[in-house]
Amino acid sequence: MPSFVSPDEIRARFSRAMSDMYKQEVPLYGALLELVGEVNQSVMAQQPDIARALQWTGEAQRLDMERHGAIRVGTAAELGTLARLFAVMGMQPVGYYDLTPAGVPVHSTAFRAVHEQSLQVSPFRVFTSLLRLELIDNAALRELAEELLAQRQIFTPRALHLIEQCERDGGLNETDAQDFVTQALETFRWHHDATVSSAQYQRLHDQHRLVADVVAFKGPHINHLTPRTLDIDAVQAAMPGRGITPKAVIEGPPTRKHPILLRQTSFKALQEEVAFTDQHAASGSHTARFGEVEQRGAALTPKGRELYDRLLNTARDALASFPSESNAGEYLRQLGEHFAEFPDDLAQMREQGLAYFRYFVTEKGVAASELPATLQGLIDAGHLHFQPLVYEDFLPVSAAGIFQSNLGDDAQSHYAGGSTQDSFHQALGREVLDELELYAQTQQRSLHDCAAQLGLPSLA
Ligand code: OOG
Ligand code: NI
Repeated sequence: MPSFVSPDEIRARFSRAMSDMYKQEVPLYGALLELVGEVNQSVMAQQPDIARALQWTGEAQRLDMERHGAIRVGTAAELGTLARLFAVMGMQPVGYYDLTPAGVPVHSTAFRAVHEQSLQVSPFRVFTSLLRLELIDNAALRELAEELLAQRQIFTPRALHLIEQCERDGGLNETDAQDFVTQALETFRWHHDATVSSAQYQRLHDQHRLVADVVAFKGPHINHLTPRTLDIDAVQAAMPGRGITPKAVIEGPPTRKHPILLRQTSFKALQEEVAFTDQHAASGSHTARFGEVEQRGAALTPKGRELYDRLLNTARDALASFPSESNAGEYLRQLGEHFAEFPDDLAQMREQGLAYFRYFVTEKGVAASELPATLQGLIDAGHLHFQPLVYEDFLPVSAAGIFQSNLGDDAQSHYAGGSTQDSFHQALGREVLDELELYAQTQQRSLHDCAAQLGLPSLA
């Protein structure tokens, strides 16, 4: 039996290597990491309730290494091979996000680990978008884009070889795993040599900045890498003091005692020098890469998500225009007012079936000689403790807001033709997993474990 490095371990190494590379490429990312580290430490020190909760769930251990990145690819073949590359690291496509209603011509998924034990080793995720060239109505430009994309190879020969080897043998040994991390990283590296002339770049850019970003370069450079904070309001407030200018409003739900889903804010990266094919030096420029920070909260059930979507939509409708610098205060007021309807109390969130939870047998539960038979009875008696499952995914409205803030407000286009999840699956070479099922399974496994520990037949 050959000895393989576990996919979880390869992912953990890759996530570290990616972070090191991005720190070199985008110094502001390093500054943000420092700020987030300081804020997280002070939250852990000053809010013992939060520190204790993160100890229960194990999130305290994964917090410092927690990152998500984002890339955009141009063809079905690129997406299909990426899915195989991520599979080597135990990452599967979860969820489908259609961003065309928000004027961004892409559809997306998130590659991530799916089992709670794997997430604990490394929660690294990559939001991956596929450009929808078919939505570009200028036929000549579409052809140019297709030709350029057909000519490029975004994977190194060695990476392709190792993916095949892993698929054939069922894993990679130590030497090959190391090599794989190095080779896979090449796909995500920034290339300052463009594959187009400055005139071609201008045409692509005039169509949509996103089209230029995907089509005009040798590979799908990682465009941001996002650390997780325990207090995004504190980070947002401290960013300007560190020379980082955040977008006007934090995406997602408002500030709460018990965070839900995902709150995110980003900052615009500096313009980068690029060399077009008709230029010798790097005298062109392109804004590709930015920074982002996020705070994660409870994963919501379909019922909880429906409530979230309704409250967010009514708050946004009440604003009657996109949240921006000029109406940020009013937007926050609307959010706060509408979200008062969402209980900010874990027991209520659980009893009303708004969020998913993980359960733990307490010391009292272990010691008890007589046990109530129901879940509620065990909780009331202090035999079981519960904590919400952390949301591991993304939010389409927030993602669109992050795209928009970095593409410029002029980029709000309208695209005909709705969601095409089937064509996305075809490109991917498989179907995406349903994130809600994954949360339900984790919750189920935890109930099962608790029942087994207490010697009860079932708690489901
Ligand atoms: C992806 C934007 C979405 C998020 O955190 O919602 C995203 C992109 O700009 O490519 O990363
Ligand atoms: Ni992001």
